[in-house]
Amino acid sequence: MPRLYKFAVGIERLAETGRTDMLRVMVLHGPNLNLLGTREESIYGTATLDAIDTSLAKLSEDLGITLDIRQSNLEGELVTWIQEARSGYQGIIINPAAYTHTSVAIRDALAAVNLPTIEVHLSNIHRREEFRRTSYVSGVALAQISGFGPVGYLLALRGLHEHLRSNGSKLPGPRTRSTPRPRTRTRSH
Ligand code: CA2
Repeated sequence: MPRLYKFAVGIERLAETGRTDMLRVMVLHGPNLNLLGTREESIYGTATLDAIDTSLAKLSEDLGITLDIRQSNLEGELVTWIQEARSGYQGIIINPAAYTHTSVAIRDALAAVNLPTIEVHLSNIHRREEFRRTSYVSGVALAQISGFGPVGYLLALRGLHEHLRSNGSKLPGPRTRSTPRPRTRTRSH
């Protein structure tokens, strides 16, 4: 069974705040990432996928974002989910894992949905074997974050949030920050 769950600020909080303009981001983890923290710790670290998802969920609350986090070992399933993101999602964060280096289907799906997409890799794929240096996804992604371990996912979420805010999406700012006053600049001659 694929891992499929949603982290949302919650209907209750939505009702409390009256915010209906929530940003929705789909987070996709590719094959074998469900094994994180159990093997190959020297390359991928000791954090489990659950731990990564929990830290993403915490940050998403601060940013006022609804996350939909899914993991699959199947290429076609990832393609179907990317297509699903066409309705109701403003962006995608994806670690395509081994499909990064092989999947024209995932690249085509990302190009078709045309949503800002951040490609994340735990390891620095450019410092590893030659075959990992090619990404089919990076050419259709807004950005690639590679080599920061689990923090890379948090950087991706922050970066995507900033991108969407500065590109005209009507999004709420972080919950902790009050609306900034317009800045005036005085120039002395
Ligand atoms: O560095 C990354 O995040 C990768 O996307 C991870 C993929 C790899 O094929 C890419 O080249 C780079 C592998 C994910 C498999 O993760 C495992 C975790 C624990 C044990 C075995 C595999």
